[in-house]
Amino acid sequence: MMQNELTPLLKGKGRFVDDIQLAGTVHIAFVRSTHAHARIVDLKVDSATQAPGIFTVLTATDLINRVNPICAKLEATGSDQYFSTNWYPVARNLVRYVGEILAIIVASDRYCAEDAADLVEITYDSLPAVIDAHQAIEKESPTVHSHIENNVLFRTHRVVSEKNDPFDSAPVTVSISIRHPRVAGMSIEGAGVVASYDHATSHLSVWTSTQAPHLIRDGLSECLGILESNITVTAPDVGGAFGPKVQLHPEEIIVAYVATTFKCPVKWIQDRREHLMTGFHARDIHVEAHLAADENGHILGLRARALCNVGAYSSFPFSCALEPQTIGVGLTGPYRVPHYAYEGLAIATHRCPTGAYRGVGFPLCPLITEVLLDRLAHRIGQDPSEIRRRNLIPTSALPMRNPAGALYDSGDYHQLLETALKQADYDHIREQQHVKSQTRFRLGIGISCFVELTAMNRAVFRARGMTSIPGFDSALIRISRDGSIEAYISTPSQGQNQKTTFGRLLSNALESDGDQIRIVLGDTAVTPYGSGTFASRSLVSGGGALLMAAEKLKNKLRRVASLLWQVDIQQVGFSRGDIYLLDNSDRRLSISEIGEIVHSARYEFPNDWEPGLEARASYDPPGVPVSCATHIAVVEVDITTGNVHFKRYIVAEDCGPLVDSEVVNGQIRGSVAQAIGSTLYETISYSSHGQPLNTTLQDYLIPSALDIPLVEVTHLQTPSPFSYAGHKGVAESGTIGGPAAIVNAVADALGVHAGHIEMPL
Ligand code: SMO
Repeated sequence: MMQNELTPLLKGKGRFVDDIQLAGTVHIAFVRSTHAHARIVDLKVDSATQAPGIFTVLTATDLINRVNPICAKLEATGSDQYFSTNWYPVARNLVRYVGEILAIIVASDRYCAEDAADLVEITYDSLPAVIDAHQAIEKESPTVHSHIENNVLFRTHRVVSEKNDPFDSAPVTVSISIRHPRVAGMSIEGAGVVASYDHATSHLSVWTSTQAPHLIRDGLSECLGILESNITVTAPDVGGAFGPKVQLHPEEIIVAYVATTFKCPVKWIQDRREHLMTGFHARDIHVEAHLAADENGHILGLRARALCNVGAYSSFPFSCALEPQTIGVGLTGPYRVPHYAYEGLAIATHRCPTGAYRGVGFPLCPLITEVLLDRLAHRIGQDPSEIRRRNLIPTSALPMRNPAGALYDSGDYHQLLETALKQADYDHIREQQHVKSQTRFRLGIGISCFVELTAMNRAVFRARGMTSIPGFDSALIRISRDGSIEAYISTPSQGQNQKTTFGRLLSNALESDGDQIRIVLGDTAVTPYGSGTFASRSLVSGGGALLMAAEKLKNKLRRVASLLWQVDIQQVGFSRGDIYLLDNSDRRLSISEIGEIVHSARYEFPNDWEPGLEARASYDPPGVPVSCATHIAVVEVDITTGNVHFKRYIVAEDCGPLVDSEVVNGQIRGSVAQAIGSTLYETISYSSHGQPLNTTLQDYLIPSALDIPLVEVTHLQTPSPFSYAGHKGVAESGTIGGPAAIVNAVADALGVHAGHIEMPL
């Protein structure tokens, strides 16, 4: 049977970081700051050190000259400005957010370690904290880093205009202010690390719950001063990730460092409280935006300013430019926008540092355009569906660049809108809405048309200045003596069924039934170098590398046959996993026969023939494949309780040719569920002093299965010219398009056209 990634997981046989039980493992608990901003006056570890089961207690002093800080690079281009931060894994003298690490307890088990952590005595000199991004940029505000004025870590600004600024003269302008909450990734499995150091060979082995093993190895090498060749990073089974697990965690550095000083393996598993308090947060964005249009609803201009509250430090590998840059690139969505002005800021505050989370910045794009378009429709008395028809980019205009320079490759935005409207029976719902408008349950429809820029390549990361990220991915395929096939790919899985998808891709390429294929992911010791899994990239970049390597391997197989049959390689064909002679299809060899031939000494080959049956390839997608979709949410709002009930949720989407529609639908449904969470329920709250207020799942509300409707998905399949086999990414689709559809549906139900939207609703 073909390898299915989910089979062991569904049987409870997955092997996650915490399942790695190495003999003699010691365990770590962290002493974390209880203040958002304070000087450390005194830190006493004596009683903790003497507690039962404690091997050692380490503080910042012990790490001096041994552990370098996390310093996220950004080679800001043009007028962009960036100030990097030095983020020491253990804080020195000054703490900048609640949860920042102050001491490391190493013990025989986690229980002893946690108990001893309570015995560390810390005297703080509390300093005023700044929590709000708007306050942080005021002159009199406390600074998070003394060298960074007004707490502006990153600023980007661009104005792209076909003619003059239309805002002074436009017949209609509408404005909106939207606050998107700070949210957590909330993977079922949190972060976690096991590290072991072989003192005989000076080799460090790290198992970590990550999306990007090679980038984590790059980061560990830099922070620990250990050659990359002396570090192996392995991502075992990973129980969900959604972005936070791309970032290099201070805990990863610390666990690895402690392992180098110990003769036994070291383990730390993030608990839910740590995940909510100190795991990487995301979003926390306030946008103000204005739309100028003519009397017929044609967009003349879009102007926006985004303030991203990125917390106390800039994180590796993307840096804190991630959110403000991403919003700026995608803001105009699938619409024609003749005048575009954008300013994006990353503001440091005394909150937990932020990182990637499914959709990164892009969710704000439809939130802005779709809410503004609904306001515009209301103002000029047009139907929300019609206003979109008037502004969507026609297929005939593709490929074209959006004002931020992103190239839209292919797709049919109009057809997606019409498909979704038809599926929803839109006109009928509008009629029902009139009939029911006076009851307690108010019916609302929200539309969201959007694009998803996927699988960013080397050129994109270079243009963005994020030079720590290679942008390409790699694959190595090996055929063994018995004809079985192993493929190693640099984009690991976090439960999204990538092994199954890659297996299918490779079996299609080799036209074999796939039984002999084994896919191996997420281990720097065996997989070639690559970016890893994020930004909806793995099928396009990892899959592209796999297909490229498969092509090379097929040529090697053909070459072997041509040598055996003493014919020109052009005479050898490849079909259904067999290699055959074009002139005489009775002459054929199976992959396993060639496996045996190549790996034995029985046959004579010319000297210039390279033995073995391996092929490797690295693939940098030639452009950014752009998925597109229309979402329609149909909700009923109970005006006495405020409860939002989904009656329908419709998705018409186009991510190019589908390898496995169930996997794609799973990605869309899962991401819509997360959109429902961040739109209706989730928010990480802080007190005005910087105390996190909800660090358990009792008070951080996420949707349950009962809150998630059946998501009805239809597909168009327009290939992208920018990927090896036309594929486009899709993994972030729901979190990008969902919030706008839901916000619009609720506003439509209530008949409210507010100028400010505060999420979660
Ligand atoms: S936020 Mo995703 O893992 O790029």
